[in-house]
Parts: sequence; C-alpha cells; structure tokens
Amino acid sequence: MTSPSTSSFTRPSDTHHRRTRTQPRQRVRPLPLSVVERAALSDTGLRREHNEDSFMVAERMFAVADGVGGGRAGEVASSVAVEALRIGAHRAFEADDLERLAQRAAGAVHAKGLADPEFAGMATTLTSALVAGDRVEVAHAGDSRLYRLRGGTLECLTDDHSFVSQMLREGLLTEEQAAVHPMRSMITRALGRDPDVDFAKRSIEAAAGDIFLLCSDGLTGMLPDGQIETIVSDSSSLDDAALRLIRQANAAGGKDNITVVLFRLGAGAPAALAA
Ligand SMILES: [Mn+2]
Repeated sequence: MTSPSTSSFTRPSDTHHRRTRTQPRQRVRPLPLSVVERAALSDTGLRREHNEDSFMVAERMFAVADGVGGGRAGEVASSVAVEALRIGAHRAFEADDLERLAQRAAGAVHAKGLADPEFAGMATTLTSALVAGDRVEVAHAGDSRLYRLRGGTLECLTDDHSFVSQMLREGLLTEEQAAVHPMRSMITRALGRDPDVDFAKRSIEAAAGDIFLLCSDGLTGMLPDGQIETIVSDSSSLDDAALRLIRQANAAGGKDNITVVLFRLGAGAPAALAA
C-alpha cells in the first residue's frame, strides 16, 4: 500500500507538530544592509577663517562634528571627537558599541580641554551613525543633523540640541523667527563640557536604496530642507550631491563651515561589494 493510513495524520505527535506550525513564525533574521556608495566633503565657507568641522567615514560608521572654542580649539575639539570614533569603528557592530565610542569621544574632548589651557572650554557637536544589520543606529549631541532620503522624500532624524529649537518646540518662536534668531547657533548639548554626555540615541529602520546625510549647521543654516531634498534627489552620484550641497550653501551665503557626509545602502553583506 502506498497511500498513508488516516491514523498517521491524527497521531498525537503529528497534531502537536501542526499546532506548532500555526504559531507565529520566529522573526527571520534581517538581511544585512551594506554601504554601497559614500561621499564626504567639508568646506570653510565664505565668512570663516578656519574650518572647525570634522568628519569621519569608515566601512559602516559615519560622523560629523562641529567644534566651538577660541583660537584653534574648535578644530581640535571636533577632530579629537571623530578620531576617537575612527579608532574603534572597525570593532563597532551594534548600538551599544556606537554609544560606547561616542562616550569615549566625549571623554577625550573633555580631557584635552582640561589638560591644556589653550583648549579650555572647547566643545563640539557629534552626530554619528552606524549601519548594523537592517538598521542605522544613531548617537547624537548638538545641532549637526542626520537625514534620510527615501523615495525622493527627505526626513530629518535628529532633534537639534539648541536654545532656538527648544523654544521652537515649546511654541515660543515661529520657524521664520528661529531661522534668523541671534542665538540660533547656541547649542545646549555638546561634547567637552563634561566627561559624559547625554547622547540622543535612535535606532532607525533602514532599507536598500536609502540615502543618509549627516551635516553640520553650515548646510542647514543656509539651505531649507526642500532644497537639500531636491539637490540630493537630482544628483547623479553622492560625490555630485556633496559638491552641489557645498556649492549651494556657499551660493546662499556660506556663513559657516559646511560639512556633508552621505552614504547609500544596498542589500547584501559588505564582502559582496568589495569587487
Ligand atoms: Mn557650524
């Protein structure tokens, strides 16, 4: 006989098996995303003597820092912060790793400010992103920003830690007033003042095709989000986008240092794109 007996479908073990199969499946491990394109540019702008911004681009970690302080202190603060991240970037795989590195960066900036009177009181913003699995992990302090462009729509994923944005959130200012407010570049959270920083952390769902942009306020102070969206959407490559963002920010006045870091995600393990 080749046909199975009816009893084989009703024996207890089989019933148990079927019941198990109707339970929700375990979440399938997400396909990893990898960085398939990246670009970064920093420009002094038209009004400042020095460029106090720094940036960092690694295999799956990215950061922008905008330093403040007298003399060369701002430059030192931002570069100390991104170097601390760079050193550990290859060993960072998840949100905790990014957070740990960001705290280390904060400690390094603070220590340098204490050790050398020339750098006393220096501070810097830090916006950092780590591609981890199918997510982008973020650790952020200050008024540099992270955006995601998906399907032609640009979305800001960070809140500015600044007096003006705080007043804006509390309804004390309009967008128009905020844009020209004399205190608009005063930040309420930064690396340098304390050994530890209360970083804003986010875990962002990401997908192949997403473009992420990290930038300093020298870009966002000069260009409205709509214009950034158009420039990045219409660019032929991320290098092209970076160049056009800097050019347009300078064309709009270039009042501050301008830094842009862009990366695009694709499906698949990073090893596949080495070719
Ligand atoms: Mn700035």
